[in-house]
Amino acid sequence: MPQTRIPCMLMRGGTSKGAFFLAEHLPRSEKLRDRVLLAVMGSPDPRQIDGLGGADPLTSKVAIVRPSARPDADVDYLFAQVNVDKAVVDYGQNCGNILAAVGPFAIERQLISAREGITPVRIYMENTGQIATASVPVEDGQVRYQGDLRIDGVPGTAAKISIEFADIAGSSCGALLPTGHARDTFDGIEVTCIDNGMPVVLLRAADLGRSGYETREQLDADDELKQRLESIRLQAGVKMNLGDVAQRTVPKMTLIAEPRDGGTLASRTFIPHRCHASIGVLGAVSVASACLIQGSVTEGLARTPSGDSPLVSVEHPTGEFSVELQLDPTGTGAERLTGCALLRTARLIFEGRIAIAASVWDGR
Ligand code: NQM
Repeated sequence: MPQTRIPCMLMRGGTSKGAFFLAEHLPRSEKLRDRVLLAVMGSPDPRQIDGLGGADPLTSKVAIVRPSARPDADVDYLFAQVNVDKAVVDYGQNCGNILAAVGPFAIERQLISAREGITPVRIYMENTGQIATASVPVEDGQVRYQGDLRIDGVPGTAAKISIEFADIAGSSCGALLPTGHARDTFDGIEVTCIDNGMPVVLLRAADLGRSGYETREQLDADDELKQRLESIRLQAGVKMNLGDVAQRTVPKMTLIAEPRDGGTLASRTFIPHRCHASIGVLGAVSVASACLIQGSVTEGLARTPSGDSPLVSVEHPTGEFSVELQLDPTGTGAERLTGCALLRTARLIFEGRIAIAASVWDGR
């Protein structure tokens, strides 16, 4: 029996890589679509040897894009996190890195017409029901990928894609501080639970007997730490209105420490069971936001810049991530946060058709 071939683009978005599909090229049935996406990535298998996935959560990602029917958006983007070693596809989180390539993909697939110079693409993020606006560089009617912006975690430089978010507080949990407090305690450890685009639990690394400057490899090998984090995560998930998170990829767990490279705060993020090589985009927005919350566990550690649009630099294992937070000067407390902006790069790596067993597509 021949294999089924599905039009697909492999794209890097920020520090992640994933398969990009037009929604019309995938099965309508969600169950069947999940089987197809697992086959595309080669999951479940720790090496993902039989698919596109790179044996890492950061390269086992999918974007499903369609023209939007909404008046305030050009395209709809549904993000799927394909588990590496479990037959699970998770739609319960958003991904701001993969988001960086959605605008270029929409132009490549002619879902919107390219505007010379910069093409703004309004993207409805289906996972969390919010809008992002990406500014995509265009030259001679084509997406321009080459440029001089360097982002930590990606070799070389590429063209700048700026992304703006408004109203992303409480994206998955219903409130910026979903537990109603700036600080909670689980298993005797003080944490801050926050959701400004991504549910995150911040913990002081020192409270867990760690420095917060360990490498990704050291933390991935630290089973005792991972068990303690998981116990806290399961309790925090319930308090953050996420329910039982045992099978979910949120909330993320971020260890924090004083900055040591001139940034605002040092971070090490588990997503949620493996340590991120850098930090997720929306994860960084949530961590940056916590630096402005009075009473959060960042107090005494963060060196937060002042002003109405502070540039908060979150240090991570391979460099730093800068988030410009927009504040309402007349607001107080958490309500001061009105939006944020950040810079990413993206690249089309491969365009073609991904082949999967026909029996998967046929639902057999
Ligand atoms: O937080 C990894 C990534 C992400 C998600 C993760 C992301 C975000 O780096 O918006 O980008 O947290 O699972 O791609």
